[in-house]
Amino acid sequence: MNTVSDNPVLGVRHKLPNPCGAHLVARALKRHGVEVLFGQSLPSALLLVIAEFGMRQIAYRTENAGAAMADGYARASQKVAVVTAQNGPAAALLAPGLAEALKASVPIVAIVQDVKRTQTDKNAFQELDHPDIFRGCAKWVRRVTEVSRIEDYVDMAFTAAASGRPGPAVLLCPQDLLLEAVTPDSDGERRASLGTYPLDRCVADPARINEAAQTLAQAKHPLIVAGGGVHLSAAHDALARLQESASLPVATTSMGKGAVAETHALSMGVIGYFMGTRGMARHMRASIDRADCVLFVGDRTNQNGTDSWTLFPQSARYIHIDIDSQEVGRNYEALRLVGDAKLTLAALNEAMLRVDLSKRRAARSEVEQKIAAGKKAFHDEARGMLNSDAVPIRPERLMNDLRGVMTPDTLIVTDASYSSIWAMNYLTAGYAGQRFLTGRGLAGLGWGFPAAIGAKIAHPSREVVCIAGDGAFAHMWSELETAVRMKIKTTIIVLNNQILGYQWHAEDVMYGNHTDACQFSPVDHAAIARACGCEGARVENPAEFKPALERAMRSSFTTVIDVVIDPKAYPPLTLYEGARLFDRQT
Ligand SMILES: Cc1ncc(C[n+]2csc(CCOP(=O)(O)OP(=O)(O)O)c2C)c(N)n1
Ligand SMILES: [Mg+2]
Repeated sequence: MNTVSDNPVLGVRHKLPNPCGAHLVARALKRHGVEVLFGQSLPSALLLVIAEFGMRQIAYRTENAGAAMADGYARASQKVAVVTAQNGPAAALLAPGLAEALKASVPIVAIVQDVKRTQTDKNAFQELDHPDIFRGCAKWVRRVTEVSRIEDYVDMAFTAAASGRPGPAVLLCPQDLLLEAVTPDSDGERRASLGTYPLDRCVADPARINEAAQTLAQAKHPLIVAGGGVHLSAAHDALARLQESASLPVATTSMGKGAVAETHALSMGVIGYFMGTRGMARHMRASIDRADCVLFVGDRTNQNGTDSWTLFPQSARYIHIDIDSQEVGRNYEALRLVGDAKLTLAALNEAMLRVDLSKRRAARSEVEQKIAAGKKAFHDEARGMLNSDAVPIRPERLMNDLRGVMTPDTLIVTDASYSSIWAMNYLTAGYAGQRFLTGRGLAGLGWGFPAAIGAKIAHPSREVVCIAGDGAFAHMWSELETAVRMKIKTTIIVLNNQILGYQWHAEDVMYGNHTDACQFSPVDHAAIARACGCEGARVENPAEFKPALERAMRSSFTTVIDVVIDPKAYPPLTLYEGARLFDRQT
């Protein structure tokens, strides 16, 4: 056994035993198909040896950004992402990112350093009760304490992350365990590769699938609502087949946007809590109200997606396909189809061949006409804002210009707050399976830019465009330096209204006033970008936006386009309907 090994990253020899616990972790990660680790040097032993296994570190500036990078990478790549952090404060900073991933069902393995085994519970430097921190934001939290069990635990972490309802798993690794010398060959070496998701696909009860087929065939006005689970399961082709062959109208949630092509005659667009004036699906309400059968697919029926559980008729019959049995019947008692969305939709498609679809065929043209009329009414209502030359700029105009410039290959990533709602309503999913990555699991500010970095790592040849509010972007400015240092090119559109818009407007509507936290001093985000070595463009006139966007997308450098937008602009939240927030918009 050697006591030193070559380190191809630093070009120096280091004093790790070879092999040691860190090699076992790295070898297992390699076996699971891991190519990148989002980290910041720690645990050092691990990050020092990964290059020997052909893996590299994407070095973040802050841990909360690192977790969001891992999230964006996992969503875009269909692979389990790996993020690492030091014990204590660094570990704690992973919590918001992992919480988003937990809610949005995104598989991440977090490898977190823990204090030396012999120093446990002695107030060692940065010792913290990690399991208690992570219990609320991870599916699985374990500490491995024996080198002989390292591979078992890494495999358990990947299994937890990628199987069932995907989500984050946290593996705590004591510092000394990673440095412990190990015997090179072990008989019990594992061989499975567990790094893609869904790890296991299982199908719902066939008898219930037949019942669902009958119910959908016999209903007067059936409707499908597709959530983010359709993307996670890569079930869009099966869903598109069901939509087309059974003539079923499909709406999506925000997370499900792109589960079907929004250009399809039977697609209603994104529904939920933003069906107010100029909302994309505003005029679909009658079609939802009359539904007597609703099929949810991969949808957690959350508050936003159901407009506070008011959107769907109480009298409707519900059918729910979900991998998580707890989600089925949580808010709507349903025919329970617990299983993977892709397999279960495929089985449902087969079952549809055995039922009489004459009702569906007969109803199709009327359903399509209603949807077409709803889309036309939306375009008529929104056209003015979509083409507005107003200064300060209307966000609808920006989305319209972005829609014209983006290609089917462009990957859109949005932050929380209004940025996601503008994108949901005014960008169009042109094909089934088109992804719009949005941090709506928990809607924490700041997720967008680092998630865009992660998505770019997953798809280096695709253009990645991030849309973020100025409040949100301030959470993650520091990662501009990461983008430069790691040569990760994205385009960031900062919607600079110089306020916490959603906060301000919602407080005004709900309380008649807003606090003094909501207004910022002026910030030039383009100048910040340039100071970090990125490109920066400041846009104050709508005509300047499209050329700036085209320039940014052509450039090989990360560009921040700081767009000064109208602080009075608010998206079509139903909460604001009738509130007459600002006279000029209502
Ligand atoms: C981490 C975090 N802190 C606070 C909030 C509460 N919040 C929701 S929207 C919002 C305002 C966001 O402002 P900005 O990012 O500038 O977007 P805008 O609404 O102005 O478009 C706030 C503070 C949150 N969602 N996440
Ligand atoms: Mg703002």
